Amino acid sequence: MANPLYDTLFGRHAGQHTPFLHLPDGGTVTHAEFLSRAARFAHVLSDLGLQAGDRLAVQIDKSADALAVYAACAQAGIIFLPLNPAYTADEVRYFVTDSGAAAFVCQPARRDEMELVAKEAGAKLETLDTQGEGSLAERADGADDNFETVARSADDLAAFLYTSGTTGRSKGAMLTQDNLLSNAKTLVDLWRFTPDDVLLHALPIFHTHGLFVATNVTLVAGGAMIFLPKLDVDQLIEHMPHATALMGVPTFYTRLLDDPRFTRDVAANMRLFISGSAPLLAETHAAFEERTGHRILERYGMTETNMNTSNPYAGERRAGTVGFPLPDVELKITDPKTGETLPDGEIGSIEVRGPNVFKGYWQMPEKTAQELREDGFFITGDLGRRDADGYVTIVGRDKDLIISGGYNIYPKEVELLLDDQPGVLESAVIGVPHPDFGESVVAVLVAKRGAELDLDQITADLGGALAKFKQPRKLIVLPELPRNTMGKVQKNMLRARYGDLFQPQT
Ligand code: MLC
Ligand code: AMP
Repeated sequence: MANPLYDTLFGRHAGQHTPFLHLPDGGTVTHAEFLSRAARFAHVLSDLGLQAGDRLAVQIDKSADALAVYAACAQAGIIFLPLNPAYTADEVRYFVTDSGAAAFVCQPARRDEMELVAKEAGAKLETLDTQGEGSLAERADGADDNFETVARSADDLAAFLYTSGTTGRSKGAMLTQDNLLSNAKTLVDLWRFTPDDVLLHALPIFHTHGLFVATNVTLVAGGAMIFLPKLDVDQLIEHMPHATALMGVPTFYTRLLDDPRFTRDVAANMRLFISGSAPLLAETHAAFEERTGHRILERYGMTETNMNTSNPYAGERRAGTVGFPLPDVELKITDPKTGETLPDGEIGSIEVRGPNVFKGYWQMPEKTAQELREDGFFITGDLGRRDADGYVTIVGRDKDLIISGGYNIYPKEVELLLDDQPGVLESAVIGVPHPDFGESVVAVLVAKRGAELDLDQITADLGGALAKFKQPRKLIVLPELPRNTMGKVQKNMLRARYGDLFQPQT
């Protein structure tokens, strides 16, 4: 029976005893082994009562098993909803509840903490760790390794990925099988992936970049991955001579360049370095070429759309640009106020349309209508221009968003928590340049009249509520926030004032 996502990514490798995953301990998982494990998980999920169209939320560490749960969802037609393990129980509660997840898989060590979350959401709770332990793994060990693939169509939903919202409430982006597949196939052709490719995979697998771009592209091409738990420069350098491609956020490249052991020789077997999820500085691009002889290929994407543009494989990979729209993606630059298309060279709102563009936000028809036009164009919230020769450059954001090390932080979410702190009258959260993370979070606070702010207490309170990467690296107290004549907080003035907070002192 047909299930395009499962068949195209996974089923096509049935019976193949060639390596799919190379693990850092020297172990290997073949395609056949991976598919058996996925089938076992699919049995467990259906025994738990999950049916096609149900949501499975997972908040687990990266491992071959974690990836097999993704494959199991594809095979059983279950909507996969991966979550960052850094999220606190408060953050997770919202995702599990809002998505109406039928089951939630967490780390065994956090079972007690998550019991209430699952109970409140009416979701079954299971656990899985990276060592093959946990209730889900135990059930899978005893399950049949043959699962009859559930029929789905290309238009059925495959995944929900939550993206933070400007109002502070996260939105579940609904992605169909075809959104994922069309993009993966396009990228395989564009980036010339083949069964001979070995991708060095050090990204997390709960976001578009590591899950859909890196993994799906490798699976469609029939290649293999060196599957590392996280970014660790020692491991990248150790494994790179056995790899052909790397995908990373800009921090990957700045950290590699910071290490003198990373040389042209180490990169000699590589054919392609890809960067995305945040802007790659032109100076990083140049330094990388000087060190390795490789020009990094920068591309641009989003949770809602997968990839939209890419620098060319064979033509000029132009530093500071994100290249051309993908062959099946239409891109226009519009006036943010009127929506009119602007001529080449002018800066405006980036809008995209194509088979990659998501279905909308889960149970948020109004938010969907604000960003997804009836004619299918999605308003990305990024500002950019297209030059006469077609290269697209992102010049900024029309949305109040901070990107730190490739993770998105919406200031509103942090501000709402800060405003609730004792003695705080108001707050403004901004992103300022950071040498390692690109941008970092800074909070500016104003105290209520006569109040004395306890910054240590505020930091501690935020710690319990917010994932570490969203927490301000610095709290600053000012008598008042700069405002324009309309009373709007002028964050650009704050960004200018604190722009060199994290710059190395010379
Ligand atoms: C970790 N920390 C971060 C952070 N990552 N803080 C801010 N921003 C981040 N991105 C915290 C840790 O909790 C830790 O806190 C401290 O910073 C130092 O941790 P580290 O060891 O240096 O972090 P590390 O594990 O090395 O992680 C850094 C990183 C990682 C950049 C490698 O964040 C990462 O893999 N980012 C990739 C994100 C990604 O995949 N984005 C794609 C989104 S999809 P402490 O104080 O406890 O030490 C998308 C679409 C598209 O955007 O176009 O691709
Ligand atoms: P996310 O919602 O996590 O998918 O983040 C998507 C956002 O990351 C985009 O809207 C852009 O603002 C940003 N982004 C992704 N790729 C790039 C890139 N190559 N250059 C600049 N910004 C990027």
